[in-house]
Amino acid sequence: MKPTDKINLPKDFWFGAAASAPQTEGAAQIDGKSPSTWDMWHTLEPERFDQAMGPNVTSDVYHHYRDDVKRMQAMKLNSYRTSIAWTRLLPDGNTLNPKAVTFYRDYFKAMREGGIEPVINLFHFDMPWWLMEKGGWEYEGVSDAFAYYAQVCVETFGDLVTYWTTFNEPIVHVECSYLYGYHYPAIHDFKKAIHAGYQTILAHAKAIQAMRMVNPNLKLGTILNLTPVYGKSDHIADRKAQEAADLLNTKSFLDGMVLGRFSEPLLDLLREHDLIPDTNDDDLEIISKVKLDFIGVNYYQPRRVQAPVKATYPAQDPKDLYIPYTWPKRRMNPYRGWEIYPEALTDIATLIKEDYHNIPWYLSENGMGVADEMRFVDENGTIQDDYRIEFIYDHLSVLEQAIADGANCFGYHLWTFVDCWSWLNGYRNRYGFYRVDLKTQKRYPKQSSFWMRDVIEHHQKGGE
Ligand code: BGP
Repeated sequence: MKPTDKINLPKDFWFGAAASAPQTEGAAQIDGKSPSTWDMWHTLEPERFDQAMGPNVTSDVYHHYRDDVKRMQAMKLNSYRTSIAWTRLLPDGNTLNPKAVTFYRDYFKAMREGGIEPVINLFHFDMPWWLMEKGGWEYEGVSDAFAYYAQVCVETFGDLVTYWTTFNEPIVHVECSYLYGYHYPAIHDFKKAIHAGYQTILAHAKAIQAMRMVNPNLKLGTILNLTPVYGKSDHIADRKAQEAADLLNTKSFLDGMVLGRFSEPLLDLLREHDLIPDTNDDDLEIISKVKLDFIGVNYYQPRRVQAPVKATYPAQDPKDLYIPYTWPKRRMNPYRGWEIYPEALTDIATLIKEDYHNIPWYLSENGMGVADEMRFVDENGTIQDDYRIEFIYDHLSVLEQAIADGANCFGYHLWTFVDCWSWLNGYRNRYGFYRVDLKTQKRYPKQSSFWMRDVIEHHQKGGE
């Protein structure tokens, strides 16, 4: 097993875990919550979900949060990210649900009292159904509705939560809804995807503005999946493919949400393919005023691309600009089908340092989903997840070096704390420090939770 006393990270480094409301809370149909698009889609088309499992039950954190927080304490975690369900807090978009206020206040208070910094995200792919019926990200009122929700969140919980983020991986709800068919409405329209991306960036800017007005002392940020793009070769066509993938997937949201502007190369690419969304000067002005205190970086796997062999012009789909490339030397997590490449964290750190003013950041999601983990259970009921320990160790080691080289990285959160529900894979791949038995909802620590606790203890002792 990997050593627990070899990793040395800065004082006050965040050790924690991440999750989201829709993937953990359950209680989807009680206490005044209105349906999210996921709840509704699952009711309408359960066959689209792995083993027809939807977000209605999950790991029932709604009823288990107090004990879960105690488990976090036992592991010595000092921070935890989850999200608020918009549909629970404001079931119709306007009216505050008192039961949701009680639940979240109690949950956040429990974290605070346990010495765990709550990091609260506002939107984790979970569009309210009432808003989706108006058009979702295509509806012109979506950014104002989101800003109102953000304002209510900090008015209601700002005394308990200092760290807030607007979106988790905003590109995902865009590409999965409008290009790849994985999220509702599962349509294919490149232009609508770009428009939805722009609306998301505008919603982020309006939310940040609204939250700052309520309380200028909060720490505000967003969470992006910064997947470095590696081209197959130095051939000009592959380099062009790599640049397009980087502009569309990485720079678009980084520039728009962190710097408050869009780069000329991105605008040129969109113009060339007739993809420029409708904008107006007032909105661009709001976007340009955004200032963030930090960002979260979700990183699981690199993006490797090559030039398409055959492409439609102008592009009707990202695959007209770049296609995936399978690197022959790759190391894989075969269960999720994702490459394991911790070295990319060095490139992420350099990108943030050089192009984004070295804004403070933390690794807000990283982890390894593995199927059939009960294969590895020992006589004490503990899953011996050495593969996860190795995965975490390898990523923490690269982070340690990046920090020594000047990266402004202040934390590491594993996805996830207790095994949780996945949008596409139900409970097939398990990610948690804790296993959950879905029949009883009982939680059992995995070996990685003990290992991580020892890493944190070593850190707390000053790291010698
Ligand atoms: C991230 C999402 C999480 C989570 C994780 C694991 O991109 O932010 O919500 O789901 O990926 O992915 P999956 O559940 O598809 O295995």
